[in-house]
Amino acid sequence: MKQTEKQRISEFLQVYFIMGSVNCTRAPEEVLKEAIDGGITMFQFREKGNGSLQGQRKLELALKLKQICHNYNIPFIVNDDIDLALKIDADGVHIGQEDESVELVRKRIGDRILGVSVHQLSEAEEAINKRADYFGVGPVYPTSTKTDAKPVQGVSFIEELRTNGFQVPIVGIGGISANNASAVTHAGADGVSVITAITNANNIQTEVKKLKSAVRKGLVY
Ligand code: TZP
Ligand code: MG
Repeated sequence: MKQTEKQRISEFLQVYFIMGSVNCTRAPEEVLKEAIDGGITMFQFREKGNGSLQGQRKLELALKLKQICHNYNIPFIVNDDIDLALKIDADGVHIGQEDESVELVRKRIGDRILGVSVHQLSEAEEAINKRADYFGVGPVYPTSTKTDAKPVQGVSFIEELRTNGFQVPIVGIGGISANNASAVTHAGADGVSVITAITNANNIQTEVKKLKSAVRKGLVY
């Protein structure tokens, strides 16, 4: 990754909102618009879990949310579903260790953004070798949003990655809110990925603004 590209991705990661229809108690389009008004820097469509949309309905929602993102110049990333990402010409994909291999996904998506969840140094090494653009690391704090999440690790793995010389952009995930986001960037992450703190906020715009200022306060350049 070129230096300019890296800089751009680390800025996109500052307040990285993730959501699918099951995370919303009202129209996902409205939730996304309010989050954008508050200042999110990237969006991931994660249509997953009990009651999630499938097939044509999933595709239609993805297209609507992508259009909203693009109206405001916010990169639109698809979780797991590479076929969908290619079909709707998304800006990138995010995959975990259980998904298609990093190597294959990189081949399929060309120079679109590729995020990979990593939980140990060997996975991080492999992901970099196969040209991941950023790492997702977590769960940093307890979360009930992902039922099969790995054990909570605090910020220790983010610190470990930096201590071991990884300079790739990193985003922390899991249980992050405006109250604890500074610690995540202070540990070496470039930003935070958030579902519930945004979807459940009484005032989404205000919550996103608070998150962004907490993220920036903790940033260590
Ligand atoms: N991966 C690790 S934790 C998590 C994912 C997708 C869920 C994060 O959701 P929340 O509501 O921000 O804790
Ligand atoms: Mg996955």
